[in-house]
Amino acid sequence: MPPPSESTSSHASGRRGADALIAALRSAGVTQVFTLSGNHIMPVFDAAIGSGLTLVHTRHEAATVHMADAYARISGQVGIALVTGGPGHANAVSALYTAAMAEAPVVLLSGHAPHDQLGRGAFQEMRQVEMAAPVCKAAWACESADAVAADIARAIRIARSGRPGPVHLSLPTDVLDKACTKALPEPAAFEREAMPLDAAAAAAMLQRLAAAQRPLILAGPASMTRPGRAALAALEDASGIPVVGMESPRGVADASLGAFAQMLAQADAVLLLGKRVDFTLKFGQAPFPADAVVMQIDAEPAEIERARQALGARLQLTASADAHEALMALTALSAATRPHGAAAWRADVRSAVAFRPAAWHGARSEHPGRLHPVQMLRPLQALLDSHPDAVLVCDGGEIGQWAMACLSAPHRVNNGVAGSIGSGLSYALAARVALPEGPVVAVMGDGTVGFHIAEFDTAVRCGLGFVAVIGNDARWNAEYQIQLREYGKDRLLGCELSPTRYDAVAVAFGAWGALVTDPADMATTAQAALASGQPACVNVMIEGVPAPVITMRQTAARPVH
Ligand SMILES: Cc1ncc(C[n+]2csc(CCOP(=O)(O)OP(=O)(O)O)c2C)c(N)n1
Ligand SMILES: [Mg+2]
Repeated sequence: MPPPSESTSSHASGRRGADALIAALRSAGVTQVFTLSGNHIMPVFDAAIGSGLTLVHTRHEAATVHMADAYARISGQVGIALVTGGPGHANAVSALYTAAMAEAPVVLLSGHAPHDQLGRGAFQEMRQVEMAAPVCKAAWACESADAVAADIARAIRIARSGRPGPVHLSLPTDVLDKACTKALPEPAAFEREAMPLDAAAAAAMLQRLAAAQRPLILAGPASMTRPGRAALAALEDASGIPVVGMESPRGVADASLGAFAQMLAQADAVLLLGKRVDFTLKFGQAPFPADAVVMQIDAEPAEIERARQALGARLQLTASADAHEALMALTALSAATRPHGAAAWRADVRSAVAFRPAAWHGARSEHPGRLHPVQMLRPLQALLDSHPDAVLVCDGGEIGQWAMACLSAPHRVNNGVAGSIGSGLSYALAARVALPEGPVVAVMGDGTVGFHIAEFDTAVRCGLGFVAVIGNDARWNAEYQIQLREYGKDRLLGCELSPTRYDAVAVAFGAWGALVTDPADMATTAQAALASGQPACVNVMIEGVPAPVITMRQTAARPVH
């Protein structure tokens, strides 16, 4: 649709709201902005010229948010997405939910109809703030050019404080175009608000854990970044208490946690460290232990209240704190007091998490011309082991679960507790922006890659190499498996796809592509894709098997209750 062209630009007359916006982002240390152009935000593009800020411009607004999300999770910086008003904003909103559930600090900046046209049927006028609010920590519209920089600082601060998450700021065009006279906020205005753990609470919680036979610490998605996982491991080493992070909609049954669910069921004391008591913990029902002492540290009073509702008298100690600061405090205190949980229990938990069925070693497809998921995935580990900054992206239905089960890497980004598929290509691209060196391997389903396949174009344009590996079973297998299980083989409907040549689609965008139908070719093709240095699509014809369910025969010493 042709855009109306009207601008009240005061570019010639000095600093605009748009210039203040760019200056504020620079002052927060932002170097990358993920964006898609549109009338409302063209003053911001103009202001970005010569600012030192790089605009990665994409093919769909949801992709901009997915990129900002992965960039934030990998770089530890706030991720910035910039989109146009109305439909551009609406496109971006769905991706905010994934960032919210992954607890990623993202700021969505959306253009917006000008103040003086509101209510008069302005071009792309929409109640943007109300639309974004349910999936954001905060959402508001900027009032004036003079308010822009302070609003940016506030948005970044909120996104990073407490439980990290997305924040939305709508930017009416008059605000961007008009002259701005205010100085930038002080650097401290952009920083996280401190939310430390009370020392007495830390001591009391550690004491309760040390007194237990089978203590566990469960951490939430915000702690699943690379430094977060290192901090969890440091707490486990200092305390001797197993510390397990959770980031999947499959909860403790997530394939990357092996047979951990069987250990959780046996715990007699559990500390929830920024971990919500929600569907991922079966709302406190089995396998969450029925008679364990539970303690909780959370940045949000509402989450503590929710846990109280679910757990009742089991929830015995609570404290308000940022998960990261609590982690640091508990580690320091453990190093000083050495609470030491039982070594045998810790070893049992670790071997349950690492457990994978021996039968997987010999997994083969029954169909010629197709690979078993394990045959597709195992050769990828060599790529991930080849560099200290390697990144694994997992997205998709059943194939995403197989990838979580079979592969490990220094950096991992997956579609998270939201369980929303389609973000994988955007994540891979943003991973490459954040980390220019190591291999980025993104495993996706054939259904999943279709959501944002045009991001191959973005990757080619921006020279961002990664290896996308598509497990192509020509169906939405996760849903197909539900139909098979719940309704029977005669009631399959609407889950079939074509065995599309996604590799050829990628090649048409200017990327590298190859088709794999023989397990013997998997390793060499993956290596060639990586060696190309280009955005690459390895399209692998696979057998559509159900997601892995991992259970371990119990050790004699500790039966499951
Ligand atoms: C945005 C979104 N739409 C739909 C779904 C429902 N869904 C979950 S997994 C899945 C199938 C994914 O298919 P594919 O990527 O090919 O992976 P497969 O399960 O076949 O291995 C669907 C449709 C979802 N989780 N998120
Ligand atoms: Mg599929």
